[in-house]
Amino acid sequence: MNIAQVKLKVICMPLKYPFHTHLGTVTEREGIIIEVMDADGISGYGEGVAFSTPWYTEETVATSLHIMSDVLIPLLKNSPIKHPEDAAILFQLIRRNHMAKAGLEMAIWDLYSKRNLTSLSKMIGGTRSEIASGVVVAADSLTSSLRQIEKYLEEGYQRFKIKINPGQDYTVLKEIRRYYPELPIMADANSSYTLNDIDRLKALDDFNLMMIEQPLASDDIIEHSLLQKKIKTPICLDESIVSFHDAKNAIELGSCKIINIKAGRVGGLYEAKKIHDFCLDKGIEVWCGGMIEFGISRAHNIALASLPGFTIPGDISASNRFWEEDIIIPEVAVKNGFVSVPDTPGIGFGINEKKLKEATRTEKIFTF
Ligand code: OSB
Ligand code: MG
Repeated sequence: MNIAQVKLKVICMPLKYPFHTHLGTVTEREGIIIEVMDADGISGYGEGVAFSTPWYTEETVATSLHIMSDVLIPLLKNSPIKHPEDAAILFQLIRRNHMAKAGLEMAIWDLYSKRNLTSLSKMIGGTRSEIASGVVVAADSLTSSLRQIEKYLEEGYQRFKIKINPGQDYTVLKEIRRYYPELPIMADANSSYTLNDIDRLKALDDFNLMMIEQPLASDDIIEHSLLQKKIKTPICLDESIVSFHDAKNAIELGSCKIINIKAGRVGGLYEAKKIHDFCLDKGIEVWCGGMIEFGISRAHNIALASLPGFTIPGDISASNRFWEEDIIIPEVAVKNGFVSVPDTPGIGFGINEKKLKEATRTEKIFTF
């Protein structure tokens, strides 16, 4: 692959509605758009999904920008690659910083697929032409949660994720179940519980939740295995799984029955696919998580979720879930609860140059 230039743009856009979790409220989203161009002028796009502050993982927009600019791009410059997997393996020389690695690696996947006139989905082994769409409800009150569920139900979403924490769990879920006894609901705790809360967590077995996502510490695998033995609701791990190695350990220890795969969290599509393949082999269900992302990362998620092991609707919502106007053309749309998987080369979406320009705060160019 003859990479000639990498462009990094820091962009910022307001969210349509504030996104509430017990860790804080997100009202605008900063992110990094990565464009990798080859000597023939063909471009691949990726997105750095770290947030402005390290509330979800330790990375931030600033640390990602530093690692990409001063570490990963120089590595790429000095070690020509033939395939996107070579980039993933090259980046293993550097510890962690998964979102920075993933942003670049995924831009290279897009470029490679475009060069080979193949959709990214086909390139990584995708088998689906459409994927089931789920949505997250991250509201600050019960009334607003119920209003959001009603709206998203009308829009066709097939699975609803409710953010919970020890101060807002049983009564909220009970009310939701009162109105929607059969709705496919799951809960995401973002590590807000400890093992001292076993009784609270066991009580949630009353609600027939599809799963509870990441109840315990963000870096824990052991305690989740103890918890899973005590509760009926399947545990799904998010924050705790940052590599194939973590996924293997969690499955072997029985720490979860389901894994949320986010390419950004695990360092890119190569690692994400490795986790997927292992889970498929072991009969562990997976789904594709979201990062309040812009359209480019959303497009990569669609390709990832087209792999055969993604059997549960993920956090892959339409562009208009978060944005007045997205940076891709066409925008991601949900029809009858499904998002269709593009079969055109690469991620299969174009760039809305006008919107991207409007959202751009800074730009750095690296020539090879
Ligand atoms: O924990 O899954 C999470 C958003 C940002 C960071 C972490 C998480 C989330 C979500 C929503 O829950 C994902 C989305 O729909 O984009
Ligand atoms: Mg989560």
